[in-house]
Amino acid sequence: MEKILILGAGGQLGKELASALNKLFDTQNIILSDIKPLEDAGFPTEIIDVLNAEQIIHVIKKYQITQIYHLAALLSAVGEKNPALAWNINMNGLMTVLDIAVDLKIKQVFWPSSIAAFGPNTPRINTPQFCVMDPNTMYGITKLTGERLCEYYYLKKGLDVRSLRYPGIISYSAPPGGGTTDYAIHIFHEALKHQKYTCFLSENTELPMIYMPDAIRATLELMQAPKDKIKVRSSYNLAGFSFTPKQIAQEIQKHIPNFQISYQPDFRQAIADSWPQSIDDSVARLDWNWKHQYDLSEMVKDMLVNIQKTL
Ligand code: AKB
Repeated sequence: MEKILILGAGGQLGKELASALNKLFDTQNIILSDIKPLEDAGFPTEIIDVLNAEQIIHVIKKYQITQIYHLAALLSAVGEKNPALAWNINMNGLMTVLDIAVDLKIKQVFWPSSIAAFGPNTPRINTPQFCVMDPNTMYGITKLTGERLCEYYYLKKGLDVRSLRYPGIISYSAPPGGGTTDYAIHIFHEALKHQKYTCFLSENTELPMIYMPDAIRATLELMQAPKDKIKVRSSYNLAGFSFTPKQIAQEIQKHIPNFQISYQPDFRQAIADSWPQSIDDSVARLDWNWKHQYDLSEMVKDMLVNIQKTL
């Protein structure tokens, strides 16, 4: 019987991941934790600061945890505002979790990387699995370093750690937390509430994105794949679809014809310009049969219907 601990469960992915895991495991076997109390989680919850090894060890022993999803991190835009904190939480948090996982013989660890691990000298179109990676944001630097750590812990310590390089994740339930791709979520709320949106990226900035149901399915499929199928122990490229602010606005206008978009690029433009425009995820497809389902028009339709319900 698996007992799962989600660290950083209060973020964009945590609750959705917990509900998806709940289709496979009993509620009592999925423990949600965050540095802040989690209200109405519907699962057992604990307060854990990922820099506090004692707290993590205590919870692992209390519930006899066998799998960890370590999601606690600062994202790209907030990371640039506070690089030292981003390094501390993203790197020292990861090392702490990996060391504890080895010591307490945790069966599997999942850790999210990101397209932010790529940089300005990475090929930007159909970015391959293996290529130049020279991230120039603190978030990206922690993601690339984290990937090297994950592979190291697999090779040297035998830890079954698995990872995905998420594109921007688009979702309607939990709000995003300080990323550069967040515009692609805010745009829906503003389109439905005010029929207008001012985008902090320029109109032709193309970025790779994925819809939350695909991101969650990819995570669970990766974790469930037989060990011998997982050939990449740094992090797998993962793709959904790519679009620009102008293209998503046009898709929204098909449903809300008077929706208007304007552009006021800020410091996040430079972050987006250092990232890929599209991702080649053929290695994930080959190794564990990954295939995305949602495209831009299906995602837009589903987002509008679901956000409308909450207004
Ligand atoms: C961000 O924009 O920082 C994240 C990411 C691409 O990792 N959504």
